[in-house]
Amino acid sequence: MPGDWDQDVLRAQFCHALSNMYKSEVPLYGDLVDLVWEADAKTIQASQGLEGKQTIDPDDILPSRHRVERHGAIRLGTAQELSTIRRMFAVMGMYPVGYYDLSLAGFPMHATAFRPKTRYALTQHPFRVFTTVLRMELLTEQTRQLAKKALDQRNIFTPRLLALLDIVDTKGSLSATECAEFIENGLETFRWHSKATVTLDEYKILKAEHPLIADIVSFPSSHINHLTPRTIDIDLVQQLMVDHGMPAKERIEGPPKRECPILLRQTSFKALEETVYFRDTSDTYVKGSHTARFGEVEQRGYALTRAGRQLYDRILDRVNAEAAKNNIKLADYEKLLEDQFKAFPDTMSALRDLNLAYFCYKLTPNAEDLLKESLDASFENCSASVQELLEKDLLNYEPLTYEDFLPLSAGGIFNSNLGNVSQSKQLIMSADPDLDGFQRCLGAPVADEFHLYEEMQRESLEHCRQRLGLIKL
Ligand code: OOG
Ligand code: NI
Repeated sequence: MPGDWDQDVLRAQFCHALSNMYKSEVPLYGDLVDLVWEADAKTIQASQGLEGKQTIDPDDILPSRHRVERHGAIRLGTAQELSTIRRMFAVMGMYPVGYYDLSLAGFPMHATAFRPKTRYALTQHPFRVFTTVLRMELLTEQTRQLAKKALDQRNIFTPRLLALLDIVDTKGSLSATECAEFIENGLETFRWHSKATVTLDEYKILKAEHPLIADIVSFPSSHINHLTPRTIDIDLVQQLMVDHGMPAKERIEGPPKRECPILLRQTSFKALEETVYFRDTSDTYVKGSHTARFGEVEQRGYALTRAGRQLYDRILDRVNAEAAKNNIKLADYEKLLEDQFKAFPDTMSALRDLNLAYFCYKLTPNAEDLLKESLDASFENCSASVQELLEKDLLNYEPLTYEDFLPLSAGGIFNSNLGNVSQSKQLIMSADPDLDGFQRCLGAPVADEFHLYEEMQRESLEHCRQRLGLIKL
């Protein structure tokens, strides 16, 4: 990396600054972070007494990896905003990964996650931002006109930030001073403004069509709407939120609690009602309120292969169909979820044998000893199967962590934070995903998340192959 510009360091510094800003804007978020620390400390303490208990990934307990926010979320209005955000995140080593069709959950939006792509960058600092953009074509004519007018008039980036992005494009690097300016100016894009750019009447029209449209269109910035630390025991965090009287979301999104955690489980405290001043006819403002910002917690599990993901989606579809048919209550929903997920294998070896999850392969201490004793000649120029090497105790494996999001869980998170949603359902229900349209707005392709995990798994095997001197593995 040329000059003073280290993308991983810049990402860490930016995340830290953003976290401080958000804690001062939403003090309850600071309380949530404290609570996550408490839950994790309790869980670690409890697990230390249990011989052989392996549910805690040792990496996760290291303060450097665990005690930082894992993600945030922003909502954008236009193609220009999305393509500029892409350039801004790229400066911090965050690239668009995955396409999320939120019309699946009834929202006129689609999304990607800007995140580090390599294992190394993820271990340096894992921060990512779930980024949604409004789909104008799914709005009614009146709302579209209103939205267009408001969005055309705003600029969510400071002039200096835009100049810094140009410097990166032309010079290919930033100086230390420019990095500091980048953080200071970048924060402005995500800062909360209590003065809306629309009138109260306009806000009401936007909100009546969908509260998220009002949230995206009515303000001069794209305020960060939540930040999310990672926990190792989300059930405990949920319990502690209730115990502490926080306005916790009713249930944890995603798969149920399992021996082998998969994908992602999330919960949040619900968005707060905040005072907003709406533009009046002249220079005066009228007082109103808006509900958008919350605090979230996530627990990450194993990354699933396409086959694993299909099984997950099938089971979840079955659960939701059943729940809708019988109009079931929350407690019964949890039971149904647990029962149906019994169909998803729950041991590491089954997940690997059935190719449901991705793994990182390593040489065993046994293999390392053999290599040290120079018995490597016994491997040289041979070919072997992974299965053989596992059976001979030369290879072992650990799961790759899921680094992405789940659109239906995102839908659940959105919904808990919206209050009453009255949406033009027919319009939205008939929407198809539009990856091409999204990539056109973005000005770049989005990476396929499955491909990234596949590569990590392949690279780990290739590394083992080389160490063992095998011609083929
Ligand atoms: C994004 C919701 C998605 C998650 O954790 O699934 C998300 C939003 O509310 O804008 O962050
Ligand atoms: Ni989130």
